[in-house]
Amino acid sequence: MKMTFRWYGEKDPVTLETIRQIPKMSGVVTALYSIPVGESWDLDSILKQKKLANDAGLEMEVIESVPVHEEIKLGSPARDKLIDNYITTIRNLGRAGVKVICYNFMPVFDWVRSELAYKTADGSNCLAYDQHMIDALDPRKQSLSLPGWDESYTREQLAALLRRYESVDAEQLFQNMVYFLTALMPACKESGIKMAVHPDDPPWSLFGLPRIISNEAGIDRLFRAVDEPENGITLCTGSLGADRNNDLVKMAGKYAAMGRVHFVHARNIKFIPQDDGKLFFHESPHPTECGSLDVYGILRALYENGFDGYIRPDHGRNIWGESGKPGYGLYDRALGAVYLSGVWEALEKTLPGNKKEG
Ligand code: CS2
Ligand code: MN
Repeated sequence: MKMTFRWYGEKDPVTLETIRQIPKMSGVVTALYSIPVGESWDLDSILKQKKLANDAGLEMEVIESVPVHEEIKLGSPARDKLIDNYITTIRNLGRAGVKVICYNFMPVFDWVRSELAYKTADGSNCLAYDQHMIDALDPRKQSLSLPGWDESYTREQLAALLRRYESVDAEQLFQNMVYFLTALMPACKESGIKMAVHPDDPPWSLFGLPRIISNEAGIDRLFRAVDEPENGITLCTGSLGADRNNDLVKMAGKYAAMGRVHFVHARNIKFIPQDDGKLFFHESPHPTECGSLDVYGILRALYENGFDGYIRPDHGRNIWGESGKPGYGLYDRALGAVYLSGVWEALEKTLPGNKKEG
């Protein structure tokens, strides 16, 4: 298991020097943020980013994300050229020693929350999801200002994009994903790159748009359709965990045993029951008892089933007066990293060898 930390490049207020000082940190998870979605990443720019990390004593073996262009998700004729560009990126990343690409296949929206700075009882703030607030939004009718929303779309562009998705149901989206991944697999094999799809966050359909990587059935189907070890997942506990029907301990163990968990995003969330039964959760500190997810159980299932990939603490709260990028400040993620490493050490020292290593 390799502990990593997300780094948003040179503009990130959390510097490489700081990340390096977090105990047990092996490397950063980063991306080339200035290259427009759809264009291929050139080797020089990749090597430049890698050198920054390496010079600070950190590896750069995981990329999050190489974004997937909407035309690929829509399955339009423009996709083939864009898939070729993606393949060029894979080959260049492989040349630079990258091992894992995290990506998602969510139409239009990436992660969705109703609040970026929800105040919790201890005075910290964090991301939250309130179904009441989400239900009141209709991106087709009103200008959207959602936390995490890509504001580069105008209202008209967004409306036009949403109209194009009206003919793409979950089945079509799935076929488009299979088409994309199938095309990538030979380059992945040659380049030593593993694809790790990030699950839908939250794991259900939003604003009438299909979402397909939301649960065990969806992941099983994807693995069957493109049955290659390079086709794996980012096990994001907080994303999948927002649906209480997802048995994360079971999924972690099952997919680790298949060798398909290439990357783990570890975080916890806390459900707050509402009188009308609607969903409300906020993100919580990483330890098991601070939230609703069995973080220990998930790590244990990974360990017992031979997980030997990359892990990073996912979203942290803003604590100690920090006003960091929502989810991506320094302090709480650093605490999370140390907690996760501590649990892992205890597993290694108390349980018989991790099957893959033993
Ligand atoms: C991340 C996602 O911050 C987050 O929630 O996990 O934005 C993630 O980077 C993408 O979905 C992966 O493509
Ligand atoms: Mn995640």
